[in-house]
Amino acid sequence: MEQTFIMIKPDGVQRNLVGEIIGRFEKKGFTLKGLKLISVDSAFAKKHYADLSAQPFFNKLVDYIVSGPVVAMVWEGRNVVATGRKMIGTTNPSDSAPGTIRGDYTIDMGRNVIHGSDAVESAKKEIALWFPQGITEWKSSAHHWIFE
Ligand code: DAT
Ligand code: MG
Repeated sequence: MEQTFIMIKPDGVQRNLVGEIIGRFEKKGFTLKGLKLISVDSAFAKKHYADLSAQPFFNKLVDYIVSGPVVAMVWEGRNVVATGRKMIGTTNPSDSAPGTIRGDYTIDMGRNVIHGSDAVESAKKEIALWFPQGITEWKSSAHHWIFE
């Protein structure tokens, strides 16, 4: 089953959106496979956003991610990478549809409260980076009520 890496950014934690965001993924039917509240340093944040290191906003982005604790998670389910991105909404909240997390709770691109892997391959890399000790193996008893 596919897995994705989801991170509630420091603004999401400070704004008490952790429960709301976790609730959306839970109610959708995805399974929580990893979860931790963690503060990362800039070397780690730079690794996570390595693909964006040439961007003019890179340093600002790193400062934002290290500005407070984040909630790092692994969610599992069929098509969870693409569906997770749809639930999150577009990068710029100005374009994010109402009903998406960014569309409902955010205004500025630099305060868009949540990260989600953009592809299965990047999800694997990000899960390995954030959960080097591995994730928790379990099977939800609701599995058969969610997947045909
Ligand atoms: P996403 O978070 O939707 O996957 P991304 O991976 O392209 O977007 O960029 C990572 C974060 O960097 C994004 O959530 C907000 C910030 N960002 C992206 N493009 C930006 C831009 N043009 N100006 C300022 N910040 C930007
Ligand atoms: Mg991205």
